Amino acid sequence: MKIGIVCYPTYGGSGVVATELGKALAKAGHQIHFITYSQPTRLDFFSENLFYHEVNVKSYPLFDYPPYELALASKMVDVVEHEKIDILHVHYAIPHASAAFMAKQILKTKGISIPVITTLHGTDITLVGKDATYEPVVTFSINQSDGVTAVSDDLKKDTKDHFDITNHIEVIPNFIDLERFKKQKKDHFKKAICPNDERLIVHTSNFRKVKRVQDVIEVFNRVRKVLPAKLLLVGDGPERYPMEELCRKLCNHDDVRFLGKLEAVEEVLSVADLFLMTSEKESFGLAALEAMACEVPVVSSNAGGLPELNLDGTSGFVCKVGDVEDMAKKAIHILDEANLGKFKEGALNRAKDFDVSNILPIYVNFYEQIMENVKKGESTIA
Ligand code: GMT
Repeated sequence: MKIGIVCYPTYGGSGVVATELGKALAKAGHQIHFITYSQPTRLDFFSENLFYHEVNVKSYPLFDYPPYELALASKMVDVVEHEKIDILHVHYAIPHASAAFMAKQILKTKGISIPVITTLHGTDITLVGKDATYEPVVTFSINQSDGVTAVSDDLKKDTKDHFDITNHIEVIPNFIDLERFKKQKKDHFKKAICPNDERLIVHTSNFRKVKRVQDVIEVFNRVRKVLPAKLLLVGDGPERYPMEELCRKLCNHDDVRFLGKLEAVEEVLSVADLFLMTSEKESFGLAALEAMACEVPVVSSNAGGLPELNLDGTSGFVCKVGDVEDMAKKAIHILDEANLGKFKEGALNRAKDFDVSNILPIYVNFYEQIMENVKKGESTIA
């Protein structure tokens, strides 16, 4: 198949999933055309099946807001027409699903029928999409997609609850490449961070308010009072500075380090004993899955799709959003020598359920089914 993938090229989960999906499809022999405004972060090597088409937005003094969506729709038309694309898969509804709708209509006037699949990732529904500023366009473009997927049951439910959706939504969970995300031997690294065999707790995120990083620090502070531990905070975003301030108030400086954005996050995860994900909203929790794949148990909140990923009592624990006392209690339980091995094993076993080899065929089947429906002129409206 020739597949056009539209996504955000940045570090965010939706861009990572889209890029990893494209890479896995390319490895399986499909030809993948990424359409986005800059080179996707994880697309930094050559493969004969991978192509990247840059969307250039022309500005003009009249435009306070350069019309990215129009440039994107035009680029989709161009790529579909000239590369003979079989199917377009857009990740994150805003503005990709509506741009795809426009491209589809333009292509129709040229006698080309292009099936469009929209994958909903989370904040495109739970935060941004629900806002009245975008809601009518999001509803319309979801209903006009030939196929719609959501990354968890919870996100599907949320979408159905908050938008007037007439289309079927297929749940296809996110996935992980266990060949890349696996525990590596990094003893020297562990020794440098934890010279006295302290337990190592890790959090990675984009440091937005929705991640409740303050809860990570509160939990760590409680754990630290009971046992020797260090905290590594990976990533960057608007909340980083306030969180540094909070750490100065609450924690010993030597115990907490902010590492900023890291390309090879699996190296840090390889030496971690526990991962904290305290989010207010989280449709799936890809960062937690990456941790589990590296044999790191997870204490998470119960937001969104997290309970579908993190099996309470097996791969870690699930606590109420904001309940830092319970999170700290559960973290201390996991970090106990008598329990840690069992939880590490539980985390890895759970991650195996989401190995790319299990999820890729689901996407391929879905593509084939949608292409078949469009060919027969059937809609997927439930
Ligand atoms: O987590 C973020 O804020 C980034 C966001 C994105 O759209 O890139 O992540 C969302 O999509 C990821 C991939 O499907 C999911 O793993 C994240 O749970 C989801 N984030 C939220 O729902 C807050």
